[in-house]
Amino acid sequence: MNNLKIHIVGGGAIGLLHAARLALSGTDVTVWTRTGEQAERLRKEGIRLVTLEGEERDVQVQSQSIDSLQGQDVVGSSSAWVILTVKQSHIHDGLLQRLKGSLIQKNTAVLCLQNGIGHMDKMEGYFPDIPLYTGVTSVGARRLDPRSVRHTGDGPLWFGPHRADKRSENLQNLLLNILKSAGFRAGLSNEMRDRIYQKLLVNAVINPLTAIFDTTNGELPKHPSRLKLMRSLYEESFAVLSADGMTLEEDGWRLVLQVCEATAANVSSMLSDVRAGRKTEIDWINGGLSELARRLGLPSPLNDAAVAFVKQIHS
Ligand code: KPL
Repeated sequence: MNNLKIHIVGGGAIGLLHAARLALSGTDVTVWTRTGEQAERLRKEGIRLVTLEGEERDVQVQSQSIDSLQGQDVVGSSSAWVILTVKQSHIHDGLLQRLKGSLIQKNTAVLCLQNGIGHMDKMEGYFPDIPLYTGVTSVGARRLDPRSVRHTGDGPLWFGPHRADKRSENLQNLLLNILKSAGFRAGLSNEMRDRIYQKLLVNAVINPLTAIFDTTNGELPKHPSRLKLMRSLYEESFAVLSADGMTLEEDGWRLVLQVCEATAANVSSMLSDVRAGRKTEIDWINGGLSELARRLGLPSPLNDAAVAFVKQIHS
C-alpha cells in the first residue's frame, strides 16, 4: 500500500473510475460524495467497475459524505492529495468552505480535473497557501448507478502546477507514480494552460452544438449547416484563446473533427446533462470564453449565443 493518501471529491463517473483503479493498485483512497446514501452504498458494497474489456469487479473503498465534514481536520500530519472531480457548477462557496481546513489543509495538495475555465481563480482565493494543480483527462467513463462506473475509453491524463511550491515537487512525483501504477497514462506538464485551452476549444465547439441539436458527436459534422456553425464557433473561439497566448502544435480544426470521429457514438457531457435535466457547464465553457473575450476586448457573438441557447433548453 502507498503511504500517500488520496481523497477523491465527487462520486461521478470520473471520481468513481479513478477511485476504483487507484484502490485496485493498493492506494489508500477515500471518496467524498454529495449524498450520505451514496457514501453508505460505496462503503457497504464498494465500487462496481466495468473495465474497458467488459469485466466487472467490485472494489472496496472508503467513503464519506462531504456534508459530514464539520471543520475537523481529517488529513492530520501525513501528506495527502485531494483530487477534485466534481463538475464546475459544484465548485461553489458551500463546497469550498466545507473542504477548507478539513480536507484541504497545509499537508495537502489539490488536483482539479474540471472542464472549462474560471474555477482556478476561485480556488486561489480560497486556498492561498496550498499547492494547486490542474489536470486534463481524456479517459472516458460513464456512471451507471451511484456505485457503478463503466470505463469507456482510454486517453492521457496530464497534470501540472497552477501554483506550486518546493514541497509539492515531491508530492507531484509521488502522485505521478501512483497514477501510473494504477494504469493511468499520466504525465506531468508545465504547459497546462495550453492543454486546458486546447480542450476548451474542442469542448466549446462540440458540447453546445450537440446539446442544441440533440445529436451524437459523430453525427454533428455530417450536416453541412451544422458543420458551418461548428467552423464559425471554432474560429471565434480559436481567435480568443490565441489572443490570450494559446499555442497549438497541431491544426485545431482537424483536432475538433478527430474528436468527433473518435467519440462518434458518444453523447457529449453537455447533451447528457441537458437530457438528464442537470445544470450544464456552459458558463465555464462558452461562458468562460465570452468572459475572456470581453477582458481582451474581442467580439464573441457565437459563444454568447451558445450560452443563451443552451440555457434556454436546459431549464
Ligand atoms: O469532452 C467531451 C465532453 O463530452 O465533454 C468531448 C470531447 C466533447 C466528447 O464528448
